[in-house]
Amino acid sequence: MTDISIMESIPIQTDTVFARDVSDGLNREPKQLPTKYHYDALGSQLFEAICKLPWYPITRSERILLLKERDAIINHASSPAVVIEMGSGSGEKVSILADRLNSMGRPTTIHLVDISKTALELGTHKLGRYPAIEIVRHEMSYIEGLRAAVGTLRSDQSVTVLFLGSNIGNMSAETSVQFLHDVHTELRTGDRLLLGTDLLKPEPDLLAAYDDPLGVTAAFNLNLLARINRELDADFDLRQFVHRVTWNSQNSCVESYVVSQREQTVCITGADCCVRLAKGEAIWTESSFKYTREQVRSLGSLAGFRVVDQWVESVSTFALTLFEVT
Ligand code: AVJ
Repeated sequence: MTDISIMESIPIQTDTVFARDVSDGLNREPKQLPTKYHYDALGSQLFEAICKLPWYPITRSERILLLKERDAIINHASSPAVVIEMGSGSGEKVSILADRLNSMGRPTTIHLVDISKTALELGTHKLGRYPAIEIVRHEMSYIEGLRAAVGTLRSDQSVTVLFLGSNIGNMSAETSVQFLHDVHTELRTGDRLLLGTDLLKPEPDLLAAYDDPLGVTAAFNLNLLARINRELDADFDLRQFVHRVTWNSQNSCVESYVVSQREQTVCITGADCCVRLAKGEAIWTESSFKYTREQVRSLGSLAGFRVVDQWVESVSTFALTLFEVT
C-alpha cells in the first residue's frame, strides 16, 4: 500500500534563457551572474555538503526550531493539510513537518517547488517514506510554482507555504518585500507563510560560513563557471579564478564573488559572446542578507501579512517567523 503519487508540472525553460542571462550579466559593469544558476546537479550536491559544515549553522538551527515548533506550525492546517515549499531543495526541512503529519494520520498533500530537477528528485525520495503523503512537484521558479500549486486547491482548503533556509536572504530588501507581496497575492485569508531567516551575527562567523576552510563553498561558487563551461560551451579556466567573500555592513549582507587572477578573455560560445576580465576583477555571484528579528517581521508586514509568531534559535541566531493572510 505504498501509493506515492507523484505529479509534475514542467515549464518551458530553455538553454537560451540561461545563455541570455549569462551574457547580460557578464556584459554589465560590475560583472555579475544570477545566483539561481548555482544549483545544477553538482551545485545542488555541493550545497547539501555546505549544510553539513560546522561553519554553516543555518540548516541545523532551522532544524532545531522546526522540530520544536512543528505542532504550532501545522495545528492550523486544513484537512487534508496542504503544504507548499518554495525552494524545497533536499526535502529535509519539509520532511520534519511531514513526519509529524504522517504520524498523526493527517491526510496531506505536499507541493515541492524548485527550479532544480536534482532537488525535486532528492525531495521526492526523502518524502517517499510517508506512504499517505501525496507529493506534487513543480519544476518552476518560486512564484510560478506557488501559483501552479495554489491552482489545485479547493475553495475550502487553506495552505501553509514554506520559504525556509534563509532563501529570502538572496534578495535585496526591496526585492524581498515585492516577492513577499507577490506571495501574499497568490494566497487567501487564513493561509500562512513560514519564513526562515538567518539573523545578524559577528562578522568572523559570517565570513567563515561563506568561506569555509575546507573550500566547499569555494567549490560551490566556482561550479557556476564550470556549469557555464559544460552547458554553454565556454572556456573559463577555473584555476584562474578564486572565491572571495566580503561583509557589506551598509546593506547587511555577505557578498560572494569569483575573482579573475589575471587579465584574460573568456569566450562563451553558447551565449555568442567573449568577455575581457582584468587582473583582480570580481564577478558578483551572490548576496546573503542577514536580519534582525524586527526587520523580518516588518518585511512581512510591509508585504501585507500579519505576524502570528516568531521563534529564535539564539546560539547561532536564526529565526522562523509565521505570518498569516488576514
Ligand atoms: C540557500 C541562499 C540560503 O545564502 O546562505 C550557502 C546559499 N551560498 N553558501 C545562503 C549559500 C553559499 C544560501 N541560501
